[in-house]
Amino acid sequence: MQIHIEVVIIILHSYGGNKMNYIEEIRRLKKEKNAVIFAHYYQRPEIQDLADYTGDSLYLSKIARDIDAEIIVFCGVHFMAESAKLLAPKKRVLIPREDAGCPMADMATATQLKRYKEDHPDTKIVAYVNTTAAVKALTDVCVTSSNAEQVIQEYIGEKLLYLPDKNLGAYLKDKYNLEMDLWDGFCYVHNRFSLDDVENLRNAHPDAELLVHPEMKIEIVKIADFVGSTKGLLEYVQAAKAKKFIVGTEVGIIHQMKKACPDKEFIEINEDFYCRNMKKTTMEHLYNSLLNEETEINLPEDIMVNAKRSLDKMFEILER
Ligand code: CIZ
Ligand code: SF4
Repeated sequence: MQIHIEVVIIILHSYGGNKMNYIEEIRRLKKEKNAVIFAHYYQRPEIQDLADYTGDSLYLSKIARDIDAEIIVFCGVHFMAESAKLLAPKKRVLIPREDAGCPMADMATATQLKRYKEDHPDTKIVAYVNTTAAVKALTDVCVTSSNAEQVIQEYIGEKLLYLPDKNLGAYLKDKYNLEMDLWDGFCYVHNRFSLDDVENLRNAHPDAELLVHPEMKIEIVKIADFVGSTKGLLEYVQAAKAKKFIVGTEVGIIHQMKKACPDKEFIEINEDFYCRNMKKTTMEHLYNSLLNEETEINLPEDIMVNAKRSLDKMFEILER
């Protein structure tokens, strides 16, 4: 019995020790290699806390562009690391889990989009940032959930295609009365919930405000008290008088909401409201990525040039 207890203690000790070492080792490697760590708001809480910068994809891409570092380790999904590479071509961008893709981004391929463009030569192509670099390279302008409304207003009156998210597209089309085709894509994480799911929760918490990401179904977006990107929702709860919120997006953002507003209450729509791909990256993966300098994002030159052109168009409109 005595031996068993000792074995358990040794195992627990080495587990705790390893966890501690990852943090220390990551910090040491970061300094040694002049590297910075980025984490999206949907990452695991411990990754968000260790990162040098935590935010949405637009914020992180802008930091990538401006920061003085040799290596960026991007804890997020593939298209986000690609965007960082597009905006910081001279820096090495690493993604700890190469298989952390975005199923919604993968719903639009370059081959499909080329075919659409052949059939619709007069249509302007508006790409949600959740697209691969190869798809971005075929588009006229990019938008993110935090700036889609501002950017799209530049295109009122034109023939448009919005891809890949049909929910965010439908929201824009409806609000600005656009002549816009919608790609048949969606986020499996946000699109899963029905109006009934949300209304039941609202009835159970009549004193809570309903906050919704525009990737949710349009009928849910329409009844929300506030619609916004992760960053938009975070800023909203900080400024709001209300004390209780139903949070209609991936649960990772609630970590930041609780940190920013410890006196407020945040209710998940469902405890399964999480993105499997975003949660793939663990401390161990982050450590290995930094140690072995993998997996590096590399893109063909023509894709770099053309995808960046579409992102730059977005920045040009925003900075006007
Ligand atoms: O652009 C991003 O970071 C995504 C995918 C979500 C959001 O609303 O911030
Ligand atoms: Fe893609 Fe949805 Fe996951 Fe965001 S939450 S990375 S849109 S699958």
